[in-house]
Amino acid sequence: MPVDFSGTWNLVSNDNFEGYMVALGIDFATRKVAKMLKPQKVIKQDGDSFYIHTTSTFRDYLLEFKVGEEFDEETKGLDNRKCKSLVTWENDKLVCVQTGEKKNRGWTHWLEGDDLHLELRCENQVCRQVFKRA
Ligand code: ECB
Repeated sequence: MPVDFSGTWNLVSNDNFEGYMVALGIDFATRKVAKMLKPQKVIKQDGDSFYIHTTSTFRDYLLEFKVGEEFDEETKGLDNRKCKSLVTWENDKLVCVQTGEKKNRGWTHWLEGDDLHLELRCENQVCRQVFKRA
């Protein structure tokens, strides 16, 4: 059975989100609000087609892509940058490389037991998020 990330997921831990936001140049006031949030992810996966909607009381972010097909991403409501993004499988991990102004930018999703993990990378900062099924 191939891995299936589909479901509704609630954030339960968020390690070094502050460092990640600083690396993205997010201002102090926005960081102060953002780090209090407990975002939810709704993921719809159909094979290699993904819909990932991250929602919160402050801002939402929707990403749709197909694994293996590069696309233009604009991180609207986040750091508002444009990048070229490519998501690939590395075994059962979903790995995104976001090529643009910021070096070493990307993220990785994987399942571990009943938990959804997300590592967010920018420059020398790594944020580790864990989600549980709603
Ligand atoms: C959308 C909920 C978070 C809103 C935070 C608002 C302001 C902070 C500005 C920038 C911080 C950078 C990223 C926020 C962290 C998570 C949002 C989605 C990260 C992401 O790209 O997830 C991927 C993988 O699930 C799908 O887009």
